[in-house]
Amino acid sequence: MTTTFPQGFLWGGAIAANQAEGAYLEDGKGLSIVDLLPTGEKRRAIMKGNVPSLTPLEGEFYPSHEAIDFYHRYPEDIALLAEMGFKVLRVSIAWARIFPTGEEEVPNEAGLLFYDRLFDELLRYGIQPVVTLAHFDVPIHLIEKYGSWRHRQLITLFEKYAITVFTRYQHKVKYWMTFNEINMLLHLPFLGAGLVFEEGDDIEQIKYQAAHHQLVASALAVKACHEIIPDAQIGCMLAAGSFYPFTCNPEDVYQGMEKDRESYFFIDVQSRGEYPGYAKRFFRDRGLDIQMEAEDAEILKQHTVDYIGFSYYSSRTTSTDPEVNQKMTSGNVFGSVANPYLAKSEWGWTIDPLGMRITANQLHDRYQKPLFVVENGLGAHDEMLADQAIDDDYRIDYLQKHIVAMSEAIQDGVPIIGYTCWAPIDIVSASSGEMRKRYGYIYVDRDNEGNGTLQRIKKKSFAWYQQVIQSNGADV
Ligand code: BGP
Repeated sequence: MTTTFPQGFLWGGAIAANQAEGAYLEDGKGLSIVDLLPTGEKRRAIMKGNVPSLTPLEGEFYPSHEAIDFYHRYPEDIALLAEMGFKVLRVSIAWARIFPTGEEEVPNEAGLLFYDRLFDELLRYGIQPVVTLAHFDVPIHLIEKYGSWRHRQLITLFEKYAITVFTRYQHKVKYWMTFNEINMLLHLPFLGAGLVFEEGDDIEQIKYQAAHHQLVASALAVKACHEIIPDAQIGCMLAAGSFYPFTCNPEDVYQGMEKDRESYFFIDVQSRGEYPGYAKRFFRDRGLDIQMEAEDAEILKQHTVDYIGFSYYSSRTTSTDPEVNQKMTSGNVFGSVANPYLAKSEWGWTIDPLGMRITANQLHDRYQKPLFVVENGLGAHDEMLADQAIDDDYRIDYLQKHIVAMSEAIQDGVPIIGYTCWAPIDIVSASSGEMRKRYGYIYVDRDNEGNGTLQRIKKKSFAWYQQVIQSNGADV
Protein backbone atom coordinates (compact mmCIF):
# COMPACT_ATOMS: atom_id res chain seq x y z
CA MET A 1 0.00 0.00 0.00
CA THR A 2 1.47 3.39 -0.94
CA THR A 3 0.98 6.16 1.48
CA THR A 4 1.59 9.71 0.40
CA PHE A 5 1.32 12.90 2.32
CA PRO A 6 1.61 16.48 1.11
CA GLN A 7 4.84 18.40 1.63
CA GLY A 8 4.76 20.29 4.89
CA PHE A 9 2.31 17.86 6.51
CA LEU A 10 2.15 18.64 10.23
CA TRP A 11 3.32 15.49 12.02
CA GLY A 12 3.34 15.54 15.78
CA GLY A 13 1.46 14.70 18.93
CA ALA A 14 -1.09 16.13 21.35
CA ILE A 15 -1.33 16.50 25.12
CA ALA A 16 -3.44 18.63 27.45
CA ALA A 17 -2.31 20.87 30.31
CA ASN A 18 -4.35 19.14 32.98
CA GLN A 19 -3.26 15.63 32.02
CA ALA A 20 0.45 16.39 31.80
CA GLU A 21 1.58 19.47 33.70
CA GLY A 22 0.86 18.75 37.37
CA ALA A 23 2.01 21.68 39.56
CA TYR A 24 -1.69 22.25 40.07
CA LEU A 25 -1.36 25.19 42.45
CA GLU A 26 2.13 26.34 41.58
CA ASP A 27 3.02 29.91 40.59
CA GLY A 28 -0.42 31.19 41.46
CA LYS A 29 -2.54 28.76 39.43
CA GLY A 30 -6.16 28.48 40.56
CA LEU A 31 -8.18 25.29 40.91
CA SER A 32 -9.72 23.92 37.75
CA ILE A 33 -12.21 21.22 36.77
CA VAL A 34 -9.86 18.24 36.56
CA ASP A 35 -8.25 19.10 39.88
CA LEU A 36 -11.42 17.67 41.41
CA LEU A 37 -11.43 14.41 39.47
CA PRO A 38 -10.18 11.31 41.30
CA THR A 39 -9.68 7.95 39.56
CA GLY A 40 -12.14 5.15 38.85
CA GLU A 41 -15.94 5.04 39.16
CA LYS A 42 -16.27 8.23 41.22
CA ARG A 43 -14.60 10.09 38.39
CA ARG A 44 -17.27 9.09 35.88
CA ALA A 45 -20.10 10.35 38.15
CA ILE A 46 -18.35 13.69 38.70
CA MET A 47 -17.62 14.15 34.99
CA LYS A 48 -21.36 13.87 34.40
CA GLY A 49 -22.13 16.71 36.82
CA ASN A 50 -22.66 14.89 40.09
CA VAL A 51 -20.03 16.84 42.01
CA PRO A 52 -19.76 16.29 45.79
CA SER A 53 -17.42 19.20 46.52
CA LEU A 54 -15.77 22.09 44.73
CA THR A 55 -12.59 21.73 46.74
CA PRO A 56 -10.29 18.68 46.74
CA LEU A 57 -11.31 16.20 49.44
CA GLU A 58 -8.91 15.18 52.21
CA GLY A 59 -7.39 11.74 51.59
CA GLU A 60 -8.57 11.54 47.95
CA PHE A 61 -5.96 10.99 45.23
CA TYR A 62 -6.26 13.43 42.33
CA PRO A 63 -3.94 12.37 39.50
CA SER A 64 -3.84 15.78 37.81
CA HIS A 65 -2.21 17.38 40.84
CA GLU A 66 1.19 16.03 39.84
CA ALA A 67 0.41 14.25 36.56
CA ILE A 68 3.75 13.59 34.82
CA ASP A 69 5.25 16.86 36.06
CA PHE A 70 5.52 18.25 32.53
CA TYR A 71 5.48 21.68 34.18
CA HIS A 72 9.06 21.13 35.35
CA ARG A 73 10.25 18.44 32.95
CA TYR A 74 9.14 19.88 29.61
CA PRO A 75 12.70 20.58 28.36
CA GLU A 76 13.57 16.88 28.65
CA ASP A 77 10.27 15.85 27.04
CA ILE A 78 10.54 18.30 24.18
CA ALA A 79 14.10 17.13 23.46
CA LEU A 80 12.70 13.60 23.02
CA LEU A 81 9.84 14.79 20.78
CA ALA A 82 12.36 16.73 18.70
CA GLU A 83 14.43 13.57 18.37
CA MET A 84 11.38 11.94 16.78
CA GLY A 85 11.29 14.85 14.32
CA PHE A 86 8.04 16.49 15.50
CA LYS A 87 6.85 19.40 13.37
CA VAL A 88 4.07 20.39 15.79
CA LEU A 89 3.04 19.76 19.38
CA ARG A 90 -0.55 20.31 20.41
CA VAL A 91 -0.83 21.56 23.99
CA SER A 92 -3.47 23.47 25.90
CA ILE A 93 -3.18 26.51 28.10
CA ALA A 94 -4.63 26.11 31.58
CA TRP A 95 -7.06 29.02 31.88
CA ALA A 96 -6.56 29.03 35.68
CA ARG A 97 -2.80 29.62 35.29
CA ILE A 98 -3.53 32.85 33.41
CA PHE A 99 -6.58 33.97 35.39
CA PRO A 100 -6.58 31.90 38.61
CA THR A 101 -10.21 32.72 39.45
CA GLY A 102 -11.15 33.67 35.89
CA GLU A 103 -12.03 37.20 37.00
CA GLU A 104 -8.77 39.03 37.81
CA GLU A 105 -8.25 42.44 36.26
CA VAL A 106 -4.65 41.58 35.41
CA PRO A 107 -3.38 38.15 34.29
CA ASN A 108 -1.00 36.09 36.39
CA GLU A 109 2.47 36.87 35.01
CA ALA A 110 4.00 33.65 36.35
CA GLY A 111 1.44 31.61 34.43
CA LEU A 112 2.05 33.57 31.23
CA LEU A 113 5.80 33.10 31.64
CA PHE A 114 5.48 29.34 31.87
CA TYR A 115 3.90 29.18 28.40
CA ASP A 116 6.44 31.68 27.05
CA ARG A 117 9.18 29.29 28.10
CA LEU A 118 7.32 26.26 26.80
CA PHE A 119 6.69 27.80 23.35
CA ASP A 120 10.28 29.11 23.17
CA GLU A 121 11.60 25.65 23.90
CA LEU A 122 9.44 24.15 21.14
CA LEU A 123 10.40 26.81 18.62
CA ARG A 124 14.09 26.31 19.41
CA TYR A 125 13.69 22.87 17.80
CA GLY A 126 11.51 24.14 14.97
CA ILE A 127 8.37 22.60 16.53
CA GLN A 128 5.25 24.75 16.02
CA PRO A 129 2.89 24.89 19.01
CA VAL A 130 -0.77 24.10 18.26
CA VAL A 131 -2.69 25.54 21.17
CA THR A 132 -6.13 24.68 22.55
CA LEU A 133 -7.68 27.46 24.61
CA ALA A 134 -9.90 25.18 26.71
CA HIS A 135 -9.18 21.50 27.09
CA PHE A 136 -11.64 20.43 29.80
CA ASP A 137 -10.70 23.52 31.75
CA VAL A 138 -12.75 26.07 33.71
CA PRO A 139 -11.52 27.89 36.86
CA ILE A 140 -13.51 26.52 39.81
CA HIS A 141 -14.35 30.01 41.05
CA LEU A 142 -16.45 30.54 37.92
CA ILE A 143 -18.44 27.41 38.72
CA GLU A 144 -19.08 28.61 42.29
CA LYS A 145 -20.02 32.12 41.28
CA TYR A 146 -21.84 31.67 37.97
CA GLY A 147 -22.62 27.99 37.57
CA SER A 148 -19.96 27.98 34.84
CA TRP A 149 -21.08 28.03 31.19
CA ARG A 150 -24.78 28.13 32.07
CA HIS A 151 -24.18 31.86 32.67
CA ARG A 152 -23.57 34.33 29.85
CA GLN A 153 -20.87 36.12 31.82
CA LEU A 154 -18.53 33.26 30.92
CA ILE A 155 -18.49 34.53 27.33
CA THR A 156 -16.99 37.85 28.40
CA LEU A 157 -14.46 36.23 30.72
CA PHE A 158 -13.39 33.68 28.12
CA GLU A 159 -13.02 36.38 25.49
CA LYS A 160 -10.76 38.35 27.82
CA TYR A 161 -8.65 35.24 28.46
CA ALA A 162 -8.43 34.53 24.72
CA ILE A 163 -7.41 38.11 23.89
CA THR A 164 -4.77 37.98 26.64
CA VAL A 165 -3.09 34.86 25.29
CA PHE A 166 -3.41 35.84 21.60
CA THR A 167 -1.73 39.15 22.39
CA ARG A 168 1.00 37.62 24.49
CA TYR A 169 1.86 34.74 22.14
CA GLN A 170 1.07 36.35 18.78
CA HIS A 171 4.64 35.88 17.52
CA LYS A 172 4.98 32.33 18.82
CA VAL A 173 1.72 30.51 18.06
CA LYS A 174 0.12 30.32 14.61
CA TYR A 175 -2.26 27.37 15.12
CA TRP A 176 -5.08 27.71 17.64
CA MET A 177 -8.19 25.79 18.63
CA THR A 178 -11.08 27.00 20.79
CA PHE A 179 -12.80 24.19 22.80
CA ASN A 180 -11.47 20.65 22.91
CA GLU A 181 -14.13 18.12 21.83
CA ILE A 182 -16.87 20.70 22.20
CA ASN A 183 -19.55 18.02 21.71
CA MET A 184 -18.34 16.27 24.87
CA LEU A 185 -20.40 18.86 26.77
CA LEU A 186 -23.54 16.80 26.06
CA HIS A 187 -22.04 13.54 27.39
CA LEU A 188 -19.74 14.64 30.22
CA PRO A 189 -21.08 18.11 31.09
CA PHE A 190 -18.85 18.76 34.10
CA LEU A 191 -15.71 17.81 32.19
CA GLY A 192 -16.75 19.66 29.04
CA ALA A 193 -18.25 22.80 30.58
CA GLY A 194 -18.02 22.75 34.37
CA LEU A 195 -21.75 22.09 34.74
CA VAL A 196 -22.88 20.87 38.16
CA PHE A 197 -26.46 19.67 38.51
CA GLU A 198 -28.86 19.80 41.40
CA GLU A 199 -32.09 17.96 42.08
CA GLY A 200 -34.83 19.31 39.82
CA ASP A 201 -32.52 20.88 37.22
CA ASP A 202 -33.71 20.77 33.60
CA ILE A 203 -30.46 19.18 32.45
CA GLU A 204 -31.12 19.35 28.72
CA GLN A 205 -32.04 23.03 28.87
CA ILE A 206 -28.89 23.82 30.88
CA LYS A 207 -26.63 21.85 28.56
CA TYR A 208 -27.86 23.50 25.36
CA GLN A 209 -27.82 26.96 26.94
CA ALA A 210 -24.19 26.34 27.99
CA ALA A 211 -23.46 25.07 24.47
CA HIS A 212 -24.82 28.31 23.01
CA HIS A 213 -22.57 30.32 25.30
CA GLN A 214 -19.54 28.27 24.29
CA LEU A 215 -20.40 28.67 20.62
CA VAL A 216 -20.63 32.46 20.91
CA ALA A 217 -17.42 32.52 22.98
CA SER A 218 -15.72 30.38 20.34
CA ALA A 219 -16.79 32.79 17.56
CA LEU A 220 -15.54 35.78 19.56
CA ALA A 221 -12.22 34.00 20.07
CA VAL A 222 -12.01 33.43 16.30
CA LYS A 223 -12.68 37.14 15.77
CA ALA A 224 -9.99 38.18 18.24
CA CYS A 225 -7.48 35.72 16.82
CA HIS A 226 -8.01 37.00 13.27
CA GLU A 227 -7.62 40.61 14.44
CA ILE A 228 -4.58 40.08 16.66
CA ILE A 229 -2.70 37.43 14.64
CA PRO A 230 -3.77 37.82 10.99
CA ASP A 231 -1.44 35.05 9.82
CA ALA A 232 -2.78 32.50 12.34
CA GLN A 233 -5.33 29.77 11.76
CA ILE A 234 -7.93 28.94 14.37
CA GLY A 235 -10.12 25.86 14.34
CA CYS A 236 -12.83 24.03 16.23
CA MET A 237 -12.39 20.56 17.71
CA LEU A 238 -14.87 17.71 17.46
CA ALA A 239 -14.84 14.30 19.11
CA ALA A 240 -15.54 12.59 15.79
CA GLY A 241 -16.37 9.04 14.75
CA SER A 242 -19.37 8.40 12.53
CA PHE A 243 -22.38 6.39 13.67
CA TYR A 244 -23.09 3.29 11.60
CA PRO A 245 -26.64 1.91 11.51
CA PHE A 246 -26.62 -1.62 12.94
CA THR A 247 -28.85 -2.80 10.05
CA CYS A 248 -30.21 -1.36 6.79
CA ASN A 249 -33.58 -0.87 8.49
CA PRO A 250 -34.34 2.80 7.69
CA GLU A 251 -35.16 3.31 11.37
CA ASP A 252 -31.58 2.40 12.23
CA VAL A 253 -30.23 4.54 9.41
CA TYR A 254 -32.30 7.51 10.52
CA GLN A 255 -31.17 7.08 14.12
CA GLY A 256 -27.55 7.00 12.94
CA MET A 257 -28.09 10.31 11.17
CA GLU A 258 -29.65 11.84 14.27
CA LYS A 259 -26.82 10.67 16.48
CA ASP A 260 -24.23 12.14 14.10
CA ARG A 261 -26.14 15.39 14.15
CA GLU A 262 -25.90 15.59 17.95
CA SER A 263 -22.20 16.21 17.35
CA TYR A 264 -22.33 17.95 13.95
CA PHE A 265 -24.68 20.51 15.48
CA PHE A 266 -21.71 22.21 17.19
CA ILE A 267 -19.51 22.21 14.10
CA ASP A 268 -22.35 23.34 11.84
CA VAL A 269 -22.56 26.47 13.97
CA GLN A 270 -18.78 26.97 14.25
CA SER A 271 -18.05 26.31 10.60
CA ARG A 272 -21.20 27.40 8.74
CA GLY A 273 -22.05 30.18 11.14
CA GLU A 274 -25.66 29.38 11.98
CA TYR A 275 -27.90 26.93 13.76
CA PRO A 276 -29.06 24.25 11.33
CA GLY A 277 -32.78 23.68 10.82
CA TYR A 278 -32.69 20.28 12.53
CA ALA A 279 -31.29 21.93 15.70
CA LYS A 280 -34.04 24.54 15.75
CA ARG A 281 -36.60 21.81 15.36
CA PHE A 282 -34.95 19.79 18.14
CA PHE A 283 -35.21 22.80 20.50
CA ARG A 284 -38.87 23.28 19.54
CA ASP A 285 -39.80 19.62 19.88
CA ARG A 286 -38.13 19.35 23.29
CA GLY A 287 -39.58 22.64 24.52
CA LEU A 288 -36.09 24.09 25.04
CA ASP A 289 -35.91 27.84 25.28
CA ILE A 290 -32.35 28.90 24.48
CA GLN A 291 -31.69 32.51 25.39
CA MET A 292 -29.85 34.28 22.59
CA GLU A 293 -28.98 37.97 22.43
CA ALA A 294 -29.79 39.98 19.32
CA GLU A 295 -26.14 40.22 18.26
CA ASP A 296 -25.38 36.49 18.63
CA ALA A 297 -26.53 35.43 15.17
CA GLU A 298 -24.26 37.99 13.52
CA ILE A 299 -21.27 37.04 15.70
CA LEU A 300 -21.69 33.37 14.77
CA LYS A 301 -22.13 34.20 11.09
CA GLN A 302 -19.14 36.51 10.82
CA HIS A 303 -16.53 34.52 12.70
CA THR A 304 -16.37 30.95 11.50
CA VAL A 305 -13.37 28.69 11.97
CA ASP A 306 -10.50 28.25 9.51
CA TYR A 307 -10.17 24.49 9.86
CA ILE A 308 -11.93 21.53 11.44
CA GLY A 309 -9.86 19.82 14.12
CA PHE A 310 -11.07 16.44 15.27
CA SER A 311 -10.20 13.48 17.42
CA TYR A 312 -10.81 10.03 16.04
CA TYR A 313 -10.51 6.89 18.15
CA SER A 314 -13.49 4.76 17.06
CA SER A 315 -16.53 4.60 14.89
CA ARG A 316 -19.87 4.10 16.68
CA THR A 317 -22.85 1.90 15.95
CA THR A 318 -26.49 2.46 16.72
CA SER A 319 -29.65 0.38 16.68
CA THR A 320 -33.37 0.82 17.35
CA ASP A 321 -33.70 -2.81 18.40
CA PRO A 322 -33.87 -3.14 22.22
CA GLU A 323 -32.25 -6.56 22.09
CA VAL A 324 -29.23 -5.28 20.16
CA ASN A 325 -29.00 -2.40 22.58
CA GLN A 326 -28.22 -4.86 25.37
CA LYS A 327 -24.77 -5.25 23.82
CA MET A 328 -23.18 -1.89 24.42
CA THR A 329 -19.43 -1.43 24.22
CA SER A 330 -18.05 -0.68 27.63
CA GLY A 331 -15.70 2.22 27.05
CA ASN A 332 -17.61 4.60 24.87
CA VAL A 333 -19.23 7.69 26.42
CA PHE A 334 -21.17 8.15 23.20
CA GLY A 335 -23.15 4.99 23.88
CA SER A 336 -22.34 2.70 20.98
CA VAL A 337 -23.62 -0.83 20.53
CA ALA A 338 -20.96 -3.45 19.85
CA ASN A 339 -20.06 -3.76 16.17
CA PRO A 340 -19.68 -7.48 15.40
CA TYR A 341 -17.19 -6.77 12.61
CA LEU A 342 -14.71 -4.87 14.73
CA ALA A 343 -12.22 -5.62 17.50
CA LYS A 344 -11.94 -3.59 20.69
CA SER A 345 -9.09 -2.21 22.75
CA GLU A 346 -8.46 -3.40 26.31
CA TRP A 347 -10.68 -0.53 27.45
CA GLY A 348 -13.52 -1.58 25.17
CA TRP A 349 -12.99 1.13 22.55
CA THR A 350 -13.85 -0.07 19.05
CA ILE A 351 -10.92 -0.22 16.64
CA ASP A 352 -11.86 0.84 13.12
CA PRO A 353 -9.17 2.35 10.87
CA LEU A 354 -11.46 2.47 7.83
CA GLY A 355 -13.83 4.52 9.98
CA MET A 356 -11.16 7.21 10.01
CA ARG A 357 -11.33 7.44 6.21
CA ILE A 358 -15.13 7.45 6.30
CA THR A 359 -15.29 10.13 8.99
CA ALA A 360 -12.71 12.35 7.25
CA ASN A 361 -14.62 12.10 3.96
CA GLN A 362 -17.91 12.95 5.64
CA LEU A 363 -16.40 15.96 7.41
CA HIS A 364 -14.96 17.16 4.13
CA ASP A 365 -18.23 16.69 2.24
CA ARG A 366 -20.01 18.64 4.94
CA TYR A 367 -17.65 21.54 5.59
CA GLN A 368 -15.20 21.89 2.68
CA LYS A 369 -12.52 23.22 4.98
CA PRO A 370 -9.05 21.90 5.82
CA LEU A 371 -9.14 19.07 8.36
CA PHE A 372 -6.62 18.49 11.13
CA VAL A 373 -6.51 15.12 12.92
CA VAL A 374 -5.56 16.37 16.37
CA GLU A 375 -6.04 13.13 18.35
CA ASN A 376 -5.81 9.44 17.50
CA GLY A 377 -4.16 6.66 19.46
CA LEU A 378 -4.41 3.44 21.42
CA GLY A 379 -4.68 3.32 25.21
CA ALA A 380 -3.09 0.07 26.41
CA HIS A 381 -1.23 -1.60 29.25
CA ASP A 382 2.48 -1.61 28.53
CA GLU A 383 4.72 -4.20 30.03
CA MET A 384 8.35 -3.47 30.74
CA LEU A 385 10.70 -6.30 29.77
CA ALA A 386 14.33 -6.76 30.73
CA ASP A 387 16.62 -3.80 29.90
CA GLN A 388 13.62 -1.49 30.15
CA ALA A 389 12.37 -2.62 26.73
CA ILE A 390 8.71 -1.97 25.90
CA ASP A 391 7.63 -3.75 22.75
CA ASP A 392 4.37 -2.01 21.94
CA ASP A 393 3.74 -3.63 18.56
CA TYR A 394 -0.03 -3.43 19.18
CA ARG A 395 0.28 0.38 19.29
CA ILE A 396 2.37 0.48 16.14
CA ASP A 397 -0.22 -1.71 14.43
CA TYR A 398 -3.11 0.57 15.47
CA LEU A 399 -1.34 3.77 14.45
CA GLN A 400 -0.02 2.34 11.21
CA LYS A 401 -3.50 1.32 10.06
CA HIS A 402 -4.94 4.71 10.94
CA ILE A 403 -2.15 6.56 9.15
CA VAL A 404 -2.78 4.43 6.06
CA ALA A 405 -6.51 5.22 6.29
CA MET A 406 -5.68 8.91 6.59
CA SER A 407 -3.49 8.70 3.50
CA GLU A 408 -6.36 7.04 1.64
CA ALA A 409 -8.64 9.91 2.65
CA ILE A 410 -6.07 12.39 1.35
CA GLN A 411 -5.98 10.49 -1.93
CA ASP A 412 -9.79 10.73 -1.96
CA GLY A 413 -9.25 14.49 -2.10
CA VAL A 414 -9.73 15.30 1.58
CA PRO A 415 -7.44 18.20 2.57
CA ILE A 416 -5.91 16.91 5.83
CA ILE A 417 -3.17 19.27 7.00
CA GLY A 418 -1.70 17.36 9.93
CA TYR A 419 -1.79 14.53 12.41
CA THR A 420 -1.08 14.85 16.12
CA CYS A 421 -1.37 11.46 17.78
CA TRP A 422 -2.70 11.18 21.32
CA ALA A 423 -0.47 11.20 23.32
CA PRO A 424 3.22 10.95 22.38
CA ILE A 425 4.22 10.59 26.03
CA ASP A 426 2.23 8.69 28.69
CA ILE A 427 -0.07 11.06 30.60
CA VAL A 428 -3.11 10.78 32.87
CA SER A 429 -6.14 9.27 31.13
CA ALA A 430 -9.02 11.74 30.86
CA SER A 431 -11.82 9.21 31.21
CA SER A 432 -10.40 7.00 33.97
CA GLY A 433 -7.71 9.13 35.60
CA GLU A 434 -5.41 6.16 35.37
CA MET A 435 -1.75 6.11 34.39
CA ARG A 436 -1.86 2.48 33.37
CA LYS A 437 -3.90 3.43 30.28
CA ARG A 438 -0.92 4.49 28.22
CA TYR A 439 -0.76 6.04 24.74
CA GLY A 440 2.86 7.20 24.48
CA TYR A 441 5.91 6.47 22.40
CA ILE A 442 7.64 7.47 25.62
CA TYR A 443 6.92 5.57 28.82
CA VAL A 444 6.67 7.46 32.10
CA ASP A 445 7.45 5.59 35.29
CA ARG A 446 4.38 6.44 37.30
CA ASP A 447 1.55 4.19 38.49
CA ASN A 448 -2.12 4.64 39.26
CA GLU A 449 -1.43 5.66 42.85
CA GLY A 450 1.12 8.27 41.88
CA ASN A 451 4.23 6.20 42.72
CA GLY A 452 7.29 5.96 40.47
CA THR A 453 10.41 7.88 39.54
CA LEU A 454 8.80 9.75 36.61
CA GLN A 455 11.71 8.54 34.48
CA ARG A 456 11.08 8.73 30.72
CA ILE A 457 11.85 5.60 28.66
CA LYS A 458 11.56 5.17 24.89
CA LYS A 459 9.20 2.42 23.71
CA LYS A 460 9.61 0.46 20.47
CA SER A 461 7.08 2.79 18.81
CA PHE A 462 9.47 5.72 19.34
CA ALA A 463 11.81 4.67 16.52
CA TRP A 464 8.85 3.65 14.38
CA TYR A 465 7.19 7.09 14.57
CA GLN A 466 10.55 8.76 14.01
CA GLN A 467 10.78 6.82 10.74
CA VAL A 468 7.21 7.75 9.77
CA ILE A 469 7.99 11.43 10.18
CA GLN A 470 11.39 11.22 8.53
CA SER A 471 9.84 9.64 5.42
CA ASN A 472 6.88 12.07 5.52
CA GLY A 473 4.57 9.10 6.01
CA ALA A 474 5.89 7.03 3.09
CA ASP A 475 7.42 4.46 5.41
CA VAL A 476 4.77 3.34 7.88
C1 BGP B 1 -10.18 12.63 24.34
C2 BGP B 1 -9.65 13.80 25.12
C3 BGP B 1 -8.27 13.65 25.64
C4 BGP B 1 -7.79 12.24 25.85
C5 BGP B 1 -8.35 11.20 24.90
C6 BGP B 1 -8.11 9.76 25.30
O1 BGP B 1 -11.55 12.53 24.58
O2 BGP B 1 -9.69 14.99 24.36
O3 BGP B 1 -8.09 14.53 26.70
O4 BGP B 1 -7.61 11.88 27.13
O5 BGP B 1 -9.70 11.38 24.68
O6 BGP B 1 -9.01 9.39 26.29
P1 BGP B 1 -8.59 8.66 27.62
O7 BGP B 1 -7.47 9.45 28.20
O8 BGP B 1 -9.78 8.65 28.47
O9 BGP B 1 -8.18 7.30 27.21
